[in-house]
Amino acid sequence: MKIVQEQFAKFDGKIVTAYTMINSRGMEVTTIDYGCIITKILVPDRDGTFENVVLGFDTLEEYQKYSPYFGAIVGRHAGRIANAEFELDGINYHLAKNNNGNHLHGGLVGFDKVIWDTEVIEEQESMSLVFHYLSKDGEEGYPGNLKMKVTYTLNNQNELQLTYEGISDKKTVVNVTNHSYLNLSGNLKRDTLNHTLTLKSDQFLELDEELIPTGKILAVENSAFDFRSGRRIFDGTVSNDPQNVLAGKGYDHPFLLNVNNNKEIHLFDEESGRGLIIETDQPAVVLYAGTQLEENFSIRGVKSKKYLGLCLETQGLPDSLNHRQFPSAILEKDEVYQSITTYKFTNQ
Ligand code: G6D
Repeated sequence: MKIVQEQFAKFDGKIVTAYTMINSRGMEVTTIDYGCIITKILVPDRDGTFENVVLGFDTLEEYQKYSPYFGAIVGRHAGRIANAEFELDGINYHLAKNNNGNHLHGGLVGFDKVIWDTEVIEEQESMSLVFHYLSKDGEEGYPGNLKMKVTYTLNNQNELQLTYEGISDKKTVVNVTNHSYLNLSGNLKRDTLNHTLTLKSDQFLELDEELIPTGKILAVENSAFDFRSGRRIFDGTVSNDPQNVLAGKGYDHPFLLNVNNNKEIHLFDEESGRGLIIETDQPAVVLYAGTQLEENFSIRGVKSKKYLGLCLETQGLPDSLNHRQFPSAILEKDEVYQSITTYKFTNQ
């Protein structure tokens, strides 16, 4: 196992550093300390060919100009918050309105757009990058000085563990996830429409026209949202279900997970033989099928387009602050926030 460090860019008078973790099987994970962005994950296909399986760039300028959160940590609060406001203990908090008058993914300068302090930890059978950031009281409108720690750990079983921890000196809200866009075909050879997704989920959240949860929880039965026995992403693009249509002919929905840490999310690409099992302690996963990917840029030579990558964002429920029947994203003063998600890559 080894970690290679190199200068990636300069930003705001600081150096942005890229860290590449390489395990004993040859899997590589490259991350930059700007936004804890995962820029590349190299894993083998069934023939042992190592190729990249995430959407990412090789320059900071491209991230700043084109990236819809490629590979980034998003927070303080991932997902949308209606009208960019919420109330805590009688105080109304007003956040940045960065998405159709609502708040999305932590605002104008969220966790994805700051440089995190980084430490490298190398152990016998694993290596970790530990990122630290202090989100100051009032940053993007959120209350409390929130000390955040994000840890990416790669082991020799081709497993990448993502751990998010936080503690605040005031009651606040936290709902953090990683926003990697996955494409198991390898170096974006194909889009994700023939990827098969299996989800242990009986229910998903209904969204309104602005992709805000209405508060209604829908059953997946007899719909293109039923991934319990495995389903191609393609099905959502040809479904006339109003929920698939409003998501841009696809998916952009939170799914409630029936179980945790028990192979609850499985993505598979038949043609390459690459698979990804995601396990989490979080109550939900947002399946975003990349329906809003613009076509005005290229990604390492491949023209961006709808469905080129999909996101499986394990997290709490979006807009839970305005739907108190949802699991809460509220973090009490001095309470420890912790969320752990593991990506297990396979090839068969
Ligand atoms: C779009 O609605 C989607 C979000 O779910 C996604 O996170 C974002 O693009 C990048 O706004």
